[in-house]
Amino acid sequence: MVLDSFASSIRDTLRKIAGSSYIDSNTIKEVSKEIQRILLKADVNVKLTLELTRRLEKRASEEKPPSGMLEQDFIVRIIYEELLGILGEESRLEIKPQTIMLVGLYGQGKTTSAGKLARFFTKKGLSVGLIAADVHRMAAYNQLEQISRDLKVSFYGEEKEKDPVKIVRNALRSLSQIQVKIVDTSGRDSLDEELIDEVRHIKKTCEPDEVLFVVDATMGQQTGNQARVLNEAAGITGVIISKMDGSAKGGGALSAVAEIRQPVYFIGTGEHMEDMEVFNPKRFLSRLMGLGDLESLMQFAEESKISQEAAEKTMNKLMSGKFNLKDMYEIWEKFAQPGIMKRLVDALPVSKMPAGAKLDGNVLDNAENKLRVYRTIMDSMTFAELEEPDLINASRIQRISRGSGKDEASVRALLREYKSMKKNMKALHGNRNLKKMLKNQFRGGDFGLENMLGESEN
Ligand SMILES: Nc1nc2c(ncn2[C@@H]2O[C@H](COP(=O)(O)OP(=O)(O)OP(=O)(O)O)[C@@H](O)[C@H]2O)c(=O)[nH]1
Ligand SMILES: [Mg+2]
Repeated sequence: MVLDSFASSIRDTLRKIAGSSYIDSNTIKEVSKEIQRILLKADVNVKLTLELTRRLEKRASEEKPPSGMLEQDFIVRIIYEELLGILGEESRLEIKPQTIMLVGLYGQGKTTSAGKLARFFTKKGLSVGLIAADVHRMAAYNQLEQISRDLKVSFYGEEKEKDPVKIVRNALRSLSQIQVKIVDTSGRDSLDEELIDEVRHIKKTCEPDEVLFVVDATMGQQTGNQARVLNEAAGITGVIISKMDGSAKGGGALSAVAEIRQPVYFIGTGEHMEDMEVFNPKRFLSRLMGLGDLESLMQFAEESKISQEAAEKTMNKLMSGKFNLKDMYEIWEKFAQPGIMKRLVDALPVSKMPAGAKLDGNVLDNAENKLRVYRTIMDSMTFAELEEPDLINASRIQRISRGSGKDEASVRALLREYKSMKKNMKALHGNRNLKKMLKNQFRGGDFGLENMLGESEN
């Protein structure tokens, strides 16, 4: 993945901070210099870099860590927050019927992204039509038509027509019943008048809800200029950074885009239609820093008042894979605060999720809502049944249902939920790093940075 060297050097720095016995102004200066070097190497804009490290130094010397937080961890938090400032807030493309126009220079990944977006909206249950408004590139029509066919989405193009405005006008008519219309435009090798004019005209014709600027991660700093000019011409509403899977220093593109103050919606991570990720700045940064979702973790540690002993016991059960209904009952008792399971799950570092571990937030949300019902049901189970849920057959379900006054469907739902939770927990089993990290989260206040970082490359 792009930014790999950025990631490893930033982790080295964080590790150094975590390992230092105290923080003084010299340490801060050193850290600041190091961050500067790392950012510049990742092609982040010089001005932005200097501003960031200046703020870092100022905050590190003036602000005090919240009670219970180590100075070292506090510095890491400041770095995290400041880096997040560059990436901007998370903003998602709305899932609704709309027209989207893609703009960008030659070969940046517009047509590919059009396909990826089509797939994205199709998966959300919306009908999609791709519109071939690139009349310049050889075989542009065929490329988009092929993509449409592969994805089984609608397509509109006119192979012989040389006026993209005409094509778009006809397309809108022809695809009027289609919910999401995606207009692929042509690129140029530089920002010339002709391109700008064309973009302007197409925009006027299709009146898009979104104008997405597609830019290749290898473009680095030049991205800033492209974004500015196209923004003036077409009013960019969002960005797709393609080819983040390459060896480019994506920091340039990312930070340059920050200047137009429009969100990065997606990053492209490969040539295939499924190689696109919703861009979540926090998660992206946390991954780079190797921290999981630091913010959720900190919040979690602060808000959960779970005693260390109880937490460790619970954690061990959770992660051991030997997980029965009794444990689930106990966990629910301890995690009785609303939202806590979901937040815990959200806080896990995605990159460390073992393959196949699918922690569905809905499952946990529902579990919380149904908590009371389930507890009532479990109160009607025998000790043996709680210990060995596999014992629970149809006639036992009947008995439990009668005893608890809840219907059989609820008893079955509880058992299903238990099985799904057990499966998830089992998948996490054996991930030592995760285990250790989570345990640390339960120790209140201190979010155990050293442990988190110590094995982050495993
Ligand atoms: N590795 C990788 N390759 C990509 C990605 N997105 C696009 N590509 C490749 O980049 C090349 C150009 O992509 P296109 O989608 O044709 O780019 P375009 O902006 O439509 O190009 P023009 O129509 O010529 O202006 C193709 O070979 C794509 O397969 C990505 O996220 N990762
Ligand atoms: Mg194209």
